[in-house]
Amino acid sequence: MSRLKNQWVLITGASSGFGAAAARAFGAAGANVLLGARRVDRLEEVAVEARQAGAPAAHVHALDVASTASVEKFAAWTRTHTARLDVLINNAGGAKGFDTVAQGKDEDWEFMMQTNVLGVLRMTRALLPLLTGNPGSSILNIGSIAGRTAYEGGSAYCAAKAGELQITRALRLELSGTGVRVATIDPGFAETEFSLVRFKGDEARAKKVYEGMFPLTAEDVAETLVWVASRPAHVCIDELVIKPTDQAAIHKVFRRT
Ligand code: NDP
Ligand code: 8X3
Repeated sequence: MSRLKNQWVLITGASSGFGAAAARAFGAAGANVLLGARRVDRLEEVAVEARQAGAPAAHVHALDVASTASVEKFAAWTRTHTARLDVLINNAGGAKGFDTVAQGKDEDWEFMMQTNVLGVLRMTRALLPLLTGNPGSSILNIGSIAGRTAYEGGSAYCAAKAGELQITRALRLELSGTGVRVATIDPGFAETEFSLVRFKGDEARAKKVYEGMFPLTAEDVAETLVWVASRPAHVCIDELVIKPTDQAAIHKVFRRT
């Protein structure tokens, strides 16, 4: 029987990509899911899919991780459903722009820091009380191979994901003895809305990122999250890197012509 059955799983950025796939995958494992993002209409659709997959309960609420007030409201709403969380997935985030530092835009930098870095801190601070009384619970932060290796045009995104990595490592130390597990899951290329957001709606440019290679799917990452969260309570997967077979390194992508 799934260890996740009837557990409570909170997922940020659940309106698309990894977050939406995770809602369906944790639902299929019998978990209850609490879903947040800014696009509530999309969240409602994902909640239906999660219930169809097997979630006993799937609830949604607007969430902007770039706002402390929004995070606090979301945490209060969470408490109306459960006094205990089993898995917190800090997934909301992404990249905006592909500029060099010389050409960088403040609003792009601010989006990346607000979501990938401050969003993780805010959400974790707000929800920790629901995790610390529950040994065996997990915080799964979504990092990136970009947090481990820099690339041209990725300065702020790489910095943001490197920030996420160090937040995860600090939390792991701070929560020692509580029984709360902390992990970073760091994917390489995955075809979601990520590149569409990065290239501000330019579909052709977004598609080109994955041209001639087999990227990860959102389901690949969701399946990995379910696996990490369903290890026995005494096992913590601290850091997990998952890349397409075609992506040997951030700059080395095998493409079929
Ligand atoms: P998507 O663009 O498909 O999903 C991003 C999600 O984040 C959406 O649900 C979006 O919802 C949400 N989000 C963005 N800003 C906010 C905000 N301020 N408040 C709340 N939610 C927000 O991309 P992915 O699924 O690929 O990305 C998920 C995570 O994975 C991100 O952290 C990304 O950096 C990371 N990642 C992605 C990789 C890839 O190649 N795809 C590889 C490695 C890591 P909404 O717009 O409705 O608010
Ligand atoms: C997304 C992966 O390589 O496009 O985090 O930055 S990459």
